[in-house]
Amino acid sequence: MMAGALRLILADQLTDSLPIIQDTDKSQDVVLMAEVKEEATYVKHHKKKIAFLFSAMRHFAHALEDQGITVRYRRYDADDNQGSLLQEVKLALDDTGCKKVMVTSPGEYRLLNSMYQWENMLDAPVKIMDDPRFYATTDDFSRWAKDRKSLRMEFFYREMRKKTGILMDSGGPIGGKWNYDDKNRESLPKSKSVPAPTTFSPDEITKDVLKLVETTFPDHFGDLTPFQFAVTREQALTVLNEFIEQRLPEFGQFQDAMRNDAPWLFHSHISFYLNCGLLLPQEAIEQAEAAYQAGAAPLNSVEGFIRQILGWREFVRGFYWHYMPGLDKDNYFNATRDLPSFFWDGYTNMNCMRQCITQTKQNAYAHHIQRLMVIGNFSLLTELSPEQVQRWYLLVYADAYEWVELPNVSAMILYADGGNLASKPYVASGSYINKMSDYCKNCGYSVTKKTGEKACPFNYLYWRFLDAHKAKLKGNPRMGLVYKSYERMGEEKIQVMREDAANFLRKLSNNEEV
Ligand code: FAD
Ligand code: DLZ
Ligand code: SF4
Repeated sequence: MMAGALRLILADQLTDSLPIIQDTDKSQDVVLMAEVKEEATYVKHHKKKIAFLFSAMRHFAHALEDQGITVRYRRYDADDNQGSLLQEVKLALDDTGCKKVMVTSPGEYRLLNSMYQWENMLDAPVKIMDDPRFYATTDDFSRWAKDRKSLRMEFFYREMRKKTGILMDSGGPIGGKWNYDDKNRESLPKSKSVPAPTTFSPDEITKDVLKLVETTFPDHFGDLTPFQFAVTREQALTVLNEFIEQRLPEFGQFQDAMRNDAPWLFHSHISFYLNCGLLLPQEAIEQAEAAYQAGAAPLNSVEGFIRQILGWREFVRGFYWHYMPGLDKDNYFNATRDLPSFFWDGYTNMNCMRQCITQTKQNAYAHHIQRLMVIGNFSLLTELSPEQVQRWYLLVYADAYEWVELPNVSAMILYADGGNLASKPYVASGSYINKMSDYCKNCGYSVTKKTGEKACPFNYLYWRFLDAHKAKLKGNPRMGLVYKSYERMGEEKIQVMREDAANFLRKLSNNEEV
């Protein structure tokens, strides 16, 4: 029997940098890690996401044991698996004799809220510890947000640069500008070759997990194999190192580009590892800054990459806790349409959607501009139910936890909060997708056609959206130019768009092929 503390480590807390592990008294404490039904099925996570987390958990448990820490690891298929974290904690207290429970604050409101009740349900004190893996605490964010009319990432990011000294020079931004996005909007030339992503073959631990996932979660979304994620810290560091060497120099330039049959491009593919703890944000930022200092990567790439992590990632995390509960219920445009079935199987004539959804199904990954300007844009233009879109994004991506998924979905792509995060809705017609990709060349629809049977649906849906939500959007100064173009179109043209859009939306609601 161990009389010390029971230290619960969740699937997205796999780093021994956490105080909960650093403070372990190896002579009497027990670390508890549990694969449980409640967490694996509260949404039907992508098969690859479950396999990734279970395998990473098992590898991490062994790494802790190698350090001499006592680990109670609860496999999903153990006969007496209790099915929930609370029940696993209860059983562990009984079995080990530990007298108190410690846990690092989870990344989801749902789970934190339930943990607040644990003390009443367990005969032991429960200590919820801060998660120090972020540059800004949730209190830092709330202090920054207090009394501001609108919360814009760019201003938060500048504060973070000043606070941390990252990419700073004598009190100002290196290079004289805070943001180099004007250099970061190029499409990918046809001749440009893209480095292959870093992949790993499953070892015995992963192979065991793959068998478990295949038999236990057959009705979950997504392809389980090929499974090529990193599942240990060493492997995750290799992903980061290879990104810095091979793709960071061109990350900025091609950050917004999309290409047919090319899911990975010049992105880093580290969100899985940052979010579950195998990598720390500080490591990614330090390596990128060092590459700039060494002359190995240009400033537009390095600043662009660092902004994603020091800016967006920190900002959405603060935003989530600032606006929860509530953010999950926002619905500014009163959108109610059910998700069409092609969100699950990718069967649509719209090549851009087919590419992004099929790749999501295959890889549990899509890069940012696919999530934002293709699937997100479509979800907003067709007024899909925010609740259903949120659940979809939470379950399909292997890097998804509510703290990062919900602000991106509710506030960024759906503008469901009415503009606390975005100064205007991220909507675009087909011409944006055409400019940034070669999708339209391989599509059954014609991006240059505005109306008619073969016209790109994004075109009439875009104008129909502006038309339908004039009352809410026309006063927005950032929409002024768009509404001027809309007015120049004339009532007759607008009416044809309305009819084409109504026809498309009717088909969508009836789940007919589009
Ligand atoms: P890169 O393009 O290489 O960027 C580097 C890192 O920056 C990422 O690993 C990530 O940690 C961070 N980052 C970039 N953009 C954002 C952002 N908008 N918010 C937070 N972090 C960011 N990211 C998640 O980690 N989990 C999610 O569930 C998630 N859901 C999203 C949903 C929508 C609708 C949108 C538009 C974006 C979402 N993102 C999410 C942000 C972004 O798309 C992913 O972080 C990125 O695609 C991950 O791939 P990467 O590691 O190759 O990123
Ligand atoms: C996402 C997930 C899954 C699929 N399975 C588990 C699990 O079995 N055990 C666990 O501790 N955590 C799991 N998680 C992560 C949690 O659901 C939750 O999203 C995060 O811990 C919130 O920060
Ligand atoms: Fe997508 Fe329209 Fe281009 Fe087809 S034509 S790929 S639907 S943007």
